[in-house]
Amino acid sequence: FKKIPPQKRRRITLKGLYCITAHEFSKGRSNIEVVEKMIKGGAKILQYREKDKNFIDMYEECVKIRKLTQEAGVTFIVNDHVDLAMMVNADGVHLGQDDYPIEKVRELVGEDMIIGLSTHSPKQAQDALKKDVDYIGVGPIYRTYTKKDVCDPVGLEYLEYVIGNINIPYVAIGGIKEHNLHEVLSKGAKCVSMVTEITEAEDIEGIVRRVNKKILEGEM
Ligand code: TZP
Ligand code: MG
Repeated sequence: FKKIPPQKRRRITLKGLYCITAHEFSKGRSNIEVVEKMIKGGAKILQYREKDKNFIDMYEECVKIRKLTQEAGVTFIVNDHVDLAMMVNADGVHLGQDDYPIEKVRELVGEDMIIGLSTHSPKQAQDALKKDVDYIGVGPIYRTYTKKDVCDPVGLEYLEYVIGNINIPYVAIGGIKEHNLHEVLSKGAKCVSMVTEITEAEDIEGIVRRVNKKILEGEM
């Protein structure tokens, strides 16, 4: 039995729009309604990110979202909660730099689950290569008001650094809107997340379809 080194095995490829829930920025609509619209718009990867709900409410929402994403063939990632990700049989879990030691998380979730890790500097990106993570978050590219404990914007330079030097799937995130998307795409980004631009949109299905197409086509 030969263990495959983490970076030789790919559990995921990332391209297009990476969707994330944010109930407090969803104009009163439920996470389930928002997710249904994202899926209708053609989302292929979706993260459940919820900072203010109790565990049972999150669990019940995630059970429903697991069913919806499974039926639609959408990759489902849970933010922060390794236990919740395991309970609902999510495809992956997304963690921050200060959440849990990745090697312990890998022991818990097993070999098949996707692990994503947020990074904010070249050093963190290099360190991620040594860990058993499947993709990294790259940001915040611009200033964002969505995340409370967020660090200062790292700018397009860090994204450029990752694209040029770090061989791992990535998603660009933080303050990205339809109006500045062209700047991110001009650096060669293949996978982009927009949180509030999507969750606050009146026509979620429409914006997901439009923006996903722009990213996939690298339109600038
Ligand atoms: N991680 C880095 S920035 C961010 C997260 C979850 C929030 C991004 O939200 P928005 O609304 O796209 O700026
Ligand atoms: Mg976290």
